[in-house]
Amino acid sequence: MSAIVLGKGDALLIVDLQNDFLPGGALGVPHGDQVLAPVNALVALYHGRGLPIYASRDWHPENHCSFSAQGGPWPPHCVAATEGALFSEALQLPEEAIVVSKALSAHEDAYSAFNGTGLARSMLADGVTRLAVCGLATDYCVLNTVLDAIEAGFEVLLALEGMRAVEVHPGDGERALVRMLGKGAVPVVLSNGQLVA
Ligand code: VGL
Ligand code: ZN
Repeated sequence: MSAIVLGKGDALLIVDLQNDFLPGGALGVPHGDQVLAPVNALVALYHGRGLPIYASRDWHPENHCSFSAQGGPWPPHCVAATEGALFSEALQLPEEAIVVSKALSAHEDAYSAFNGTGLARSMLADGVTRLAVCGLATDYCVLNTVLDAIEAGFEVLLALEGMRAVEVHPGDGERALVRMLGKGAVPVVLSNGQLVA
């Protein structure tokens, strides 16, 4: 186990930690609530060191193409500005956090926080080179976000305790992890308020 030394160039990216993805929500991720404490610990760690924090949110119109009524795979979820689309109240997001909204257009879905949000440009402008990624769900939005981050040239730390999978098909979470690790993402866990690899 080696401690990760955080410094200039490090940032935290929290993916879709919204009410609808938590247990009881429209598209609740099993045990999704278990990520809240570790994600808050990550926020404290990064914010405490003055490092930037980004948070994405799924932000759909009422007639979004991913909804079952329009022939899509999901129940309606994260309709812009509704209760279900809000970040969990238990998430301790600092004022300075940079929020990006995705999948805003009815005709297109976007699982990745980099898709159509300008996030890569904004991170590069902030001097970010390495991202710790956490959030929901491991097998959809986290997976696609991490693959895009790596493609865009960022180093990725996968905060394992801070993510959970939907698992529409059993094993999807594990397969998503294998894909991300195969592309070079580094699994990390929290230990005594530090990240260790
Ligand atoms: C997500 C399914 C549909 C996610 C978003 O955030 O992982 N999953 N929309
Ligand atoms: Zn969605």
